[in-house]
Amino acid sequence: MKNINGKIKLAAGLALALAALGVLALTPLRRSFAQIGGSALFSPGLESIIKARELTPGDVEAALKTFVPPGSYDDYMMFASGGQAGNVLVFGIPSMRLLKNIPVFSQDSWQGFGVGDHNTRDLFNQGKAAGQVQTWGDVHHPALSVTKGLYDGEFLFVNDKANGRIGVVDLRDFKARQIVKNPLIATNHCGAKVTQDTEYYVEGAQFGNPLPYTDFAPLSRYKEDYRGLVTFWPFDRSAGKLVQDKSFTVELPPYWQDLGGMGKGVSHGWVFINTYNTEMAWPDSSQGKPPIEIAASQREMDYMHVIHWKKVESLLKAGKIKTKTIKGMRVVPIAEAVRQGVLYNIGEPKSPHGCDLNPDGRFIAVSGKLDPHATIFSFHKIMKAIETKNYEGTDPYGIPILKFKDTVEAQVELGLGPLHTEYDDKGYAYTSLFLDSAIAKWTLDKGPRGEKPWTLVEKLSVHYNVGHLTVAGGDTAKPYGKYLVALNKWSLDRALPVGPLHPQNLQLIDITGEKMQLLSDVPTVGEPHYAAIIKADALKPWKIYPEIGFNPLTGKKSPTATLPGKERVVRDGKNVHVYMTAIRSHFIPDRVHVKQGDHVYVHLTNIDRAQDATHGFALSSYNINLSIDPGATVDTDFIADRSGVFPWYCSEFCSALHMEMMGYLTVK
Ligand code: RUQ
Ligand code: CUA
Repeated sequence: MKNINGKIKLAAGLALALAALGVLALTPLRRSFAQIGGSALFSPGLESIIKARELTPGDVEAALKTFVPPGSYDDYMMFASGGQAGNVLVFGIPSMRLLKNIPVFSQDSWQGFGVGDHNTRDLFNQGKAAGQVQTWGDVHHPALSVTKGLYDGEFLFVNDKANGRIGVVDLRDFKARQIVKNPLIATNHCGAKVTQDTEYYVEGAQFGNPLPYTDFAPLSRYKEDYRGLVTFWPFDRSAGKLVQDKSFTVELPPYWQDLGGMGKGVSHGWVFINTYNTEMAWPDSSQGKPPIEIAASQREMDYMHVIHWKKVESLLKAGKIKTKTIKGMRVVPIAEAVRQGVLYNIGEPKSPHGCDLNPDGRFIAVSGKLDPHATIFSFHKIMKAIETKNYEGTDPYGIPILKFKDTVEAQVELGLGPLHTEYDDKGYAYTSLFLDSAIAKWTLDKGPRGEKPWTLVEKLSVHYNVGHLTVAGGDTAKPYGKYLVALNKWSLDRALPVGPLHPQNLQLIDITGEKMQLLSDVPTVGEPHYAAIIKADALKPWKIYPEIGFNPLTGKKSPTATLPGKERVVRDGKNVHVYMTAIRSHFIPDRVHVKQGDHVYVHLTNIDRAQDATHGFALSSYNINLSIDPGATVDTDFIADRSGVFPWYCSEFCSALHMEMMGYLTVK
């Protein structure tokens, strides 16, 4: 507990805080105050709690702003990347209570994800990299689907930086529905967002590699044989799938493509992608090469790629652009992209990271670890430079370079290590400062309170070394504002010690007032990168599956669905198909007898129609746990290669007789 002075001011402070919060509105909290009686805003009991816990008025205000009474719901949901944990964590805001873990690239035995079920097996097979199934991923950037630039609450996309993959999550059931592997690149990072109407998910490379990465070329031929790229994956909303056949890729130099911003509003049709290591350095300290972090930071300027994807799309439709096909991907070579006027570079201060368009798409804020400014490019000026061919030469691959000074609108000095920028509903921008461990708030053009254009207005310390930040709706055409979450890389002393691997630390910040206010610390797991906050009422998730026998992966009725009364065991030589149902509190059949070496398939349908009546199927010793939500059909199979007696049971405490919900597999 903090040691503070002036506790006598608490009463007044709290009264003010309560008044400011409008607790005189009709909430249960207010009624309880009323029940306490009289005009007192809080009871002697409350005062003693505040004193005993040594809370300041600010603490009390923060507590009230984040408290969501038991049984009540949060107003917003945040989808936060789980980093190396390969998943997405869903938090309620303002309480910051964890609502869900969505496994995408990694296993989660609670949800029966990747421990024997066919759906995860199929997903992981789709997501093979270099022919190998990957059971983890490095999730960086959750991107919510948008319609007219606004979150529509239908889908969530996440990238796996480690393996150059994208996962699609259906927000009707919060389950992964597809994993696509880009066959050309080993790693991805940039883009990692969707275009204004989710026409495309935009994926850029991270580290340069030969195209495809599964071809060998020596590092000594880095400049000649290595490349970067950006792939536009069309999204078929009705199927809930990215479509590889219709995708197109623009080849890029082997700089390391970093984050990208999608054009919107006036800049719809364009994409802007930062790069670093335009030195095209590659590591080999055994040959006396300087460390890569030094070698890749020699030049004062790197390049931002400016790409007119809408024009590429229409040229492709008209058959007027040359492509080559590599590993089934349509690739527009650099020279062709230059010839068609769809690819440009602009110099940008070295080692840029964030690349974030403001809500109406007029400005692109770029900032990087090594420059204390946010550099704001004007879309209008970029267009003018392109029209007038106002170039300062070309890069080594012939890509025209637009003049920095003629495309920049402003540079705002923010502090050390600026990374990512998001926007609120009032006209402010917020940038994370990694080295300063702070959030900088600045005015986008003229400030809403009459501040000078393009000026820093406030800094708030966060703890510590913030990477991304997110504002509610902050990457949409119409941010909600209200809350900002700092996604910090270090937590140091902010949580009770739990061994050398510290928790991550998310911090919730109120941005409604004149000053930002830190509301809570939220220790969590898995390194967070980006997170997206959506209004809870924009989501319409299912409570149960729409029909009995629904397959969550295909989104269709499963061919193996089993209705009550149709349970059966079908033998076909060594193959044994068990069509099973589960309902509180039994499995039918509840006894399966096979011969050693038989190939056993279990097709299990949960015929319960009550919400939350999920059943499990935990088969001892065979490394299988299924989770079957009401209405779902889930399949598994195994070779009964070990003889013995193997009970299975329901691994969800579903009913009073749950402990009896079991069966025996006997293998002779
Ligand atoms: S990137 S901070 Cu993918 Cu900034 Cu993580
Ligand atoms: Cu079903 Cu426990």
